Amino acid sequence: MKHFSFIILLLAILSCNTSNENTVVKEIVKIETDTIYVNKGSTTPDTSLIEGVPKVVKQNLSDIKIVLSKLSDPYEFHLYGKIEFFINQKLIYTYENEYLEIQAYQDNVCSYFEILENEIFSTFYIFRSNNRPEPNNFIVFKKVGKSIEKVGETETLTGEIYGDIDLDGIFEIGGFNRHCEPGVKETENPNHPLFCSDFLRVYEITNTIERDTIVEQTILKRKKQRVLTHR
Ligand SMILES: [Ca+2]
Repeated sequence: MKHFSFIILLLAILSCNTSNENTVVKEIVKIETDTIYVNKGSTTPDTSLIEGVPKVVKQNLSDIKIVLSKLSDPYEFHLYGKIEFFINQKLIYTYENEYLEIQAYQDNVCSYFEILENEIFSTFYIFRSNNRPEPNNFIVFKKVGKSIEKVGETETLTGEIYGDIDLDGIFEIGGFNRHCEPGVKETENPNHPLFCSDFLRVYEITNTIERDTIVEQTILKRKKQRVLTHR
């Protein structure tokens, strides 16, 4: 995969949000130049921290504001259990579940990219979901007009592949779908080009999330070529 690293296009990452997991309200006010959540009955922004970690993080992306809240323990992982999308200060979409743990930071809550379809740009948002002890999985949403819909999720992936690695205009996410342990066989040495290669997976992110076996085979072919150098 190192062969691909130089062409990986990293996408801009942003994050956003502000909310109080217990007392937060669906009440939005204009304070200075920014629209933020406040505690009910207060004009003070909820910028409080737990063990130094913001209870709420947010990111502005064009006409979208994304707010993550419900910070969970262990706090140092920066994991949030609720995602909210706003357009023009109006809440348009909420995603949360009991086990959701999105790793996010202020102004860096997700990756995003645009695809031109029928002369209209669609925007995709990719969130990194902590799935410890297994690798992360990635949850994808899409903005259609003024609404948000969930596209889907990848399986757990180590995520070394992240971007348009084959320059075809489509975003890929990939890596290994498990954490491989070193073993006694030659290919079980972490320094071997084929280490863990049985578990290589690459997904294309479009209106669906599907494996790109062509890219997988291309990577594996190059890995096998490197075996000669390895020896
Ligand atoms: Ca691509």
